[in-house]
Amino acid sequence: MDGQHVSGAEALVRMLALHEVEVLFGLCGDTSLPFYDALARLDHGIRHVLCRDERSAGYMADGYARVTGKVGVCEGPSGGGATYILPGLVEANESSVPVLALTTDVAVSARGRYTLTELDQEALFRPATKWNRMLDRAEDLPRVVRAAFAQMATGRPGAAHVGVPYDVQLGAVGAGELWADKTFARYPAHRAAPDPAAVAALARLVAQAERPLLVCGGGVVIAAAEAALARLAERVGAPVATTISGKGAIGDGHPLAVGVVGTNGGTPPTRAIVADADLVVFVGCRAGSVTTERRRFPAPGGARIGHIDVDPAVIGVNYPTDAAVVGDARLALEALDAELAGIGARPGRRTAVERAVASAKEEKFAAFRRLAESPDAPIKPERLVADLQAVCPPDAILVADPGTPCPYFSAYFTQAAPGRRFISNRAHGALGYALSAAVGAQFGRPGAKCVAVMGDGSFGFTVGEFETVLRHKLPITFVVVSNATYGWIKAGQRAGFDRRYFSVDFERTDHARVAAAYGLRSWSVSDPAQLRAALAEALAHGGPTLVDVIAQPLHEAAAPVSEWVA
Ligand SMILES: Cc1ncc(C[n+]2csc(CCOP(=O)(O)OP(=O)(O)O)c2C)c(N)n1
Repeated sequence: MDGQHVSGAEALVRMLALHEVEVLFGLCGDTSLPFYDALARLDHGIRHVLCRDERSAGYMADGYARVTGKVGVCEGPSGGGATYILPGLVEANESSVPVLALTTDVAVSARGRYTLTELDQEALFRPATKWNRMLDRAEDLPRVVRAAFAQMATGRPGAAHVGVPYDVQLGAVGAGELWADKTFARYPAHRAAPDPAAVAALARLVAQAERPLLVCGGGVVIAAAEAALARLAERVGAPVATTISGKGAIGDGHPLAVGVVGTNGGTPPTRAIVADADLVVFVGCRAGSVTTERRRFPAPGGARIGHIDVDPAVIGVNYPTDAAVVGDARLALEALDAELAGIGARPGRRTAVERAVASAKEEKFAAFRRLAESPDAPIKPERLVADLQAVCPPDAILVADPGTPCPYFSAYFTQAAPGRRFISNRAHGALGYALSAAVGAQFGRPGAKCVAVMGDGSFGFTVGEFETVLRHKLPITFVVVSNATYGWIKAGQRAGFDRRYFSVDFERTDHARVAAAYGLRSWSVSDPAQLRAALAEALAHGGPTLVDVIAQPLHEAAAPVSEWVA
């Protein structure tokens, strides 16, 4: 290209660097050759992490974005690559995590000619993204990339897709078009303040309530509103419950922290606190089926409902709402706190509430401890949680797969300080998430210990990515809950279909040997007495490790899943 122009591929690399992208997760393909060549030739400071499956690239970008507060970026080629990258975008978009997927594509000039890998990629990504464009001309590229970042990082954060055909990568872009607003490299960019009148109305509701409760979703952590939340809860003397994605909104050591509520990770003592409230304020939370136990807790028509969310569309969907505040969670909580400061708190209430919260937690953890101390084999999930908690550094990042890991670790694994230290894919709960999300999290927080707790079903979905882990010498500890069954579904067959078990069991894999073949240090543990020492050794080892835990299957366990509790 001449001095005033660069190629579309070069422009793409420059635009990513201008948006402060540091890590790019992806997998090569024929239609991506110009893009890869630009990555090879230019001096850009972006680290490319080659994956073994585009699904993993999507989940890595998601894990990276969750722990850094930055946009996560993944890339894959046309056709098969584009279809494989989709799950990560769906999860990120529905979980309000900004992830950009770049796909390359057959040339615009080759469209409609039965060209190998041709697919309508714009249509493919439409329901999975907040913002989605296929480029037809190179000159549009800088503007489209800027728009993608602005869309992902503002309002309710979400996923974006930009498709870059082969000839667009070769086309010319004016060098003067290469600029970026770095504000959009991080989320939430441009926080939106709430309407003061709406804040005043919610404050009146809170002030009138006898037993207010805050139920916090992922929006609180996404908005970094943890300190504002704690101040408000303390002023009002309100217990704080969270969804699974909202874990970290408040430190578990806080005397007002109830823990996770809902069908998955909720327990009868914590549910009782929801049932008892006369006002439930959802904060950064969609009040969906899992959190509300399919709209039974709180019961519609029972408690009054307040709702704070950056997305006006979620308000009033599942509950008639008495007071709604639309805006950034941190600004809204700060405004509500300031408004309530004028009204005045109720003396004495906080102490009584803290006592009730402490006794609910004591009841919940007493039942847990009885099982966690059991010497029985196969190893109970409770024992695994307790032993991992005992040896895990407090600032570790824990990523939990669906199946046994999600309900058990969301219910019983505690983090003393607030902030994002727990990750689970709660939008779609697709198997095979934790390994890759932990890789992304490790790139995002290189100094932190990352632990991925996997189901053996999930292991089968994603095992190939251990090569990536080894290639990058990532010191992640993987823990596999080995029960030789799709246990979550088997537990559903037990609870709801009279134990007619059908097509849910599979052969046991020796996960430790598989991991060893990939070059990881590994342990296999079937004796409960040896579990803690094996976990401690694995965590202390400097490189990647895996502990295979021969575990009690979920359908025989006392899982904190309300549908299975008689
Ligand atoms: C991609 C995908 N397919 C199917 C499901 C449905 N599903 C939910 S949990 C589960 C079983 C999980 O099995 P495993 O990973 O072995 O963990 P376990 O429940 O046995 O602890 C299945 C199949 C899913 N969540 N994701």
